Amino acid sequence: MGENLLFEHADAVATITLNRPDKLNAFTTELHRELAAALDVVEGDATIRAVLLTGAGRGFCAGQDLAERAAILAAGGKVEGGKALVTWYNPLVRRLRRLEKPVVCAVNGIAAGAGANIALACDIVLAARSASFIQAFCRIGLVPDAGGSYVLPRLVGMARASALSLLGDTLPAEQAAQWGLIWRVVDDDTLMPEAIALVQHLARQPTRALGLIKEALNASCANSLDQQLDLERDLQAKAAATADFREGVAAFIEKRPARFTGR
Ligand code: T3D
Repeated sequence: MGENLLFEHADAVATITLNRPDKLNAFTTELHRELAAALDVVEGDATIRAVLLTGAGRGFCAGQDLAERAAILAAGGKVEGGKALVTWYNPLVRRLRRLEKPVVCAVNGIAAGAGANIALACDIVLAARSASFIQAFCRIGLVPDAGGSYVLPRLVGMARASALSLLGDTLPAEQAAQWGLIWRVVDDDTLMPEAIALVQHLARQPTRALGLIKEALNASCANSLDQQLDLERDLQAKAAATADFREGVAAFIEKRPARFTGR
């Protein structure tokens, strides 16, 4: 895909690896470009039915590459704070949330700033025991972005979201799992085997239904119960019209494993 990102497509799974290990996979404009191109492929290829996102080396992602910002400031320029959000981070979060395929994030090491919140934008987050999460923004005079101020209160409650955001402390992966910020922590040497098994399982499931489940959960936080019940009705109508639903019911009746095709 490019020198900043590895992209592999095998067994209906796309594996995207952020690949700037010397800089803890911090986001440069070029890395953003390559990630957007990878997501174009994922969105356009119906044979890809699940995505695994991870990082190369000892970190997952340290957020925005601050050397890019330092260069602007050193040249007497001004960093337009919202510009990278409009151009890159916000579209990335929206794409991950709206992608009609499940995205597993294997957090292999430190996840800081926007790096932490990109991980949290994925559907299922597994982390290595040595990994950690830092809302690093306040350390450099910024505010949480890439959806952090949206998901944190919803995932861990306002008290913990406030302390994480205002203090910028390091949250170890194990505590992140205990607090419900992420799905699970696993030993470092089992992270990738477990993440691969998980994403391969997802790639064999009824893909359309999984996409509709994402849609329901995305809407849930902002909807009233009545609105959500109506949405469930509409989404269920779509799910029940799929070939995979027919296969799921047939497999149940015939007491055999279902063979879902994603249609
Ligand atoms: O447009 C906008 O700017 C707004 C958008 C903002 C989005 C954001 O994400 S803002 C938040 C940016 N990220 C941070 O503030 C985190 C910065 N990094 C750190 O605080 C630390 O690196 C960590 C706590 C994440 C890890 O610390 P440690 O001691 O394990 O590693 P290290 O030695 O600091 O980093 C290793 C290398 O990666 C090092 O390079 P070197 O000196 O060996 O050549 C370090 O400079 C580099 N690195 C780490 N994070 C970044 C980075 N280089 C550029 N940008 C980074 N964010």
